[in-house]
Amino acid sequence: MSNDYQLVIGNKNYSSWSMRPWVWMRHHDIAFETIMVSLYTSTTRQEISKFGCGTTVPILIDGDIRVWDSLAILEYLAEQHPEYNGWPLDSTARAVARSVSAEMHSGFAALRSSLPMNCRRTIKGLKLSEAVRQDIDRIAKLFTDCRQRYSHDGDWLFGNYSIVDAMFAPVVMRFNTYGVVLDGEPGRYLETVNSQSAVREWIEDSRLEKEVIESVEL
Ligand SMILES: N[C@@H](CCC(=O)N[C@@H](CS)C(=O)NCC(=O)O)C(=O)O
Repeated sequence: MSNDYQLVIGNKNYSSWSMRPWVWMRHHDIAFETIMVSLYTSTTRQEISKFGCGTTVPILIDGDIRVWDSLAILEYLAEQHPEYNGWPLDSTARAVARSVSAEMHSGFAALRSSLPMNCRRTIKGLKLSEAVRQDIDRIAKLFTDCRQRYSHDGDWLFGNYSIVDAMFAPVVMRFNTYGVVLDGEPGRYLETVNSQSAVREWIEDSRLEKEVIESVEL
């Protein structure tokens, strides 16, 4: 097992993709050094390119190995640390968890572009488009289905904490910022995420950051 991980991330306030592996590693107490690159400056691309793989963060560095893309990093970490069960053990639940994670990874474009992650802010009264409402409804349905069918032994989407929970943590941050309230089962899931100590730590760190990226501030 490696203790030499480095995780290259963007600003904690804004970098939704970076939050996923960071929170998963902190949750499991996996040792790593965080390297922060400020996003959307004139030198961002150049700084990220120095790591010798993609042009976006997060990037996981494990010796000579570079893994870029948040889901690829989570998959890699799950392989390196099988004791943490990256995915549910049951094969049906695992197939659903992978599908839900992939849907999050490649979908919800309206929500992502209209409600950028901004952990330290609370923005009231924002008018949501129909497309954003549809994304929110779909996410609430996913939360409800996962909780009702697969969460018998814990508070997470599939009971025990798994990759899918890390995948959705940034969405919960967006809901916090823009006042998206979910009732019932999905609402209880939001509380679970918001009280996770790794998530609390991420939010606290984001409040200490000084950079303001005007292009993603509403
Ligand atoms: N699919 C990638 C997307 C990563 C991504 O777009 N990261 C943004 C920050 S949240 C980035 O690095 N942007 C820098 C840029 O585009 O210059 C992942 O999941 O890691």
